[in-house]
Amino acid sequence: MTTPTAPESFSSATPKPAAPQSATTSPLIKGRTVWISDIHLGSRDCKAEYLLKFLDNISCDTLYLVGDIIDMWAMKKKFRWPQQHYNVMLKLYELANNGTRIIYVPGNHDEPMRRFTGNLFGPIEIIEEHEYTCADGKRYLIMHGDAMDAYINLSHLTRFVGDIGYGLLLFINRWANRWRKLMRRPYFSLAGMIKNNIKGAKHAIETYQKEATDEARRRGFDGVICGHIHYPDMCEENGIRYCNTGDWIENCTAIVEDFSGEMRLLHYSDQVQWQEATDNKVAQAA
Ligand SMILES: [Mn+2]
Repeated sequence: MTTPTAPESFSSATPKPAAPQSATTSPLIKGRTVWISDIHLGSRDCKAEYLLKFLDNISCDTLYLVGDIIDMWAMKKKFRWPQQHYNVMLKLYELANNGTRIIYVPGNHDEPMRRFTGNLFGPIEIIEEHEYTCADGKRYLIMHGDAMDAYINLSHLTRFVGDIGYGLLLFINRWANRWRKLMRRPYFSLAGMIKNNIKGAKHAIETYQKEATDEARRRGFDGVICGHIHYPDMCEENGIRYCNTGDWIENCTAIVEDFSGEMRLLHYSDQVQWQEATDNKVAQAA
């Protein structure tokens, strides 16, 4: 990216301009492909501020948006479109215009976008599901994952990923994170912690994971990359790789493939910047 070096012409009396949109330093994370999902633009709990910093810090050939990018359900209830959410869209367009291939795989919260499969949304390609071949030759099924809802006991999971219960949890999360910001503690996901400790939710997560990997196996893939349940994870189940991108509501996570085909699950926050998500991850998976 060429950054025009405009002469520093602000007088000392001039207030500092807003932070520039484009990163002037070289990106921290360079990868072949990056996957993010469940951004929920238009909803109150979308962490657009972190996402913008993240997008400023990556450089990749391909960026996958694995569904629930725009929360049309939330917007139907109450229309919200803050400047930062708009800036995320602008940033995605900027990346696409600068040569990053962006593939948008719609989810259930942005389901109407599925009608545009095979079309372009500006410079962004819309595809209902996709097949991806890693640098090491492994083939992955890329899907949002709501198709798995048919198999899992939704009454358990919708309490969290659905509506009122999850809304309440995010409300608590918001305050818990204000507290941890004040105490200078690293960001953590209270919702993730609760999900991990409630039997029904844990079971629903495991079932989801099993069904997603089964689907990949049936169709001859080596792995699956999905989102939907807001529970980042990377593991292997019966020889099938399972990668869940997490979300930008509670976890702020992304999956990054380097040029050798190695995949990493990364966590972003204001305190720790970039960090492997392993310490957040639960060993119970698999
Ligand atoms: Mn979803």
